[in-house]
Amino acid sequence: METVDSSSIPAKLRERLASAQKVLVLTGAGVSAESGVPTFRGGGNSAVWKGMPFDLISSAEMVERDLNAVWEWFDYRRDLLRDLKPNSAHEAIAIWQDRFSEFTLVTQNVDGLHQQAGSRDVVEVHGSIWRARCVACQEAIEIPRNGPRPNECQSCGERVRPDVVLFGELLPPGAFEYAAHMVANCEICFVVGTSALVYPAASLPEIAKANGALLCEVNSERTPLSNFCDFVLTGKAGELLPLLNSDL
Ligand code: BJW
Repeated sequence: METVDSSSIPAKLRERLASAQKVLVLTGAGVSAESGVPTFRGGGNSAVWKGMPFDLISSAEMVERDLNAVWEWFDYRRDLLRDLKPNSAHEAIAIWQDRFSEFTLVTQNVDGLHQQAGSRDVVEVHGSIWRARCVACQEAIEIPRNGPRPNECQSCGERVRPDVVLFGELLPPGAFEYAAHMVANCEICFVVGTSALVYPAASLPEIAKANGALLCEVNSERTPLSNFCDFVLTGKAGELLPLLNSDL
């Protein structure tokens, strides 16, 4: 395992990247931190909402108990996100879309900033804050960026909830299976800005490694995954990822 800081990118990693065709990137909240989005476990503002820890307010139990409170929490988060812009980490990843013949971006983020930076076909394993979903028929409804969110399902009239994956809930049908298939077949797997604590997303790097991929973590701190990686790039994703494109 090679650990570096933002002053250098190992030549071996550059070489592997230069010849790679199949690359997968798994991102977490840290990739959006430099855009101003608070992380969950990084001590940011959103870790507690009105005295409730985020893993209680962002839980299946809370949707049952108090859907209005859950909406308040997500309304607050959408308000915060509305004017935020993608940063140089999102932009560097968007460039990779056309750099490799097979590129997959899997994100745990619900903020939509990868798409705003130009990434396509993003696998959103934890859903999107910009969608609501009917609690009965499951129909998804886009939430306008600058308008009111829907209160009820246009098809069946039932209540709607945020279309995000809360603790204790299953991931969107097929999303994890697709990500697991792609990660099992990639040559290099980058794990960017995630504490690698939340399953099943945290098992994707394990699948990559078990199938012979080179594993590279980009994070401002060490995580439980660090010792398992071939390369650990320690620093801000917005500073490190553009360095990987500097020879393009
Ligand atoms: C930077 C940076 C910079 C900062 N540059 N880096 C196996 C074992 C134990 C438990 C489980 C298990 N399998 C399942 C579970 C239960 C649970 C789970 O994993 N719990 C663990 C916490 C122990 N998982 C689930 O419940 C999942 N569902 C499931 O498994 O279904 C099956 C099931 C059903 C019924 C019963 C049991 C099982 C669903 C998980 C859904 C997670 N949802 C959330 C909320 C989404 C909605 C919302 O936005 O509120 O998703 S939780 C939250 O954590 C959010 C994130 O996507 C997710 C991951 O967080 P992430 O992205 O890693 O962020 P942080 O904040 O943790 O880390 C930021 C990192 O960035 C840090 O490392 C910083 O250092 C770094 N950083 N600045 C680079 N500039």
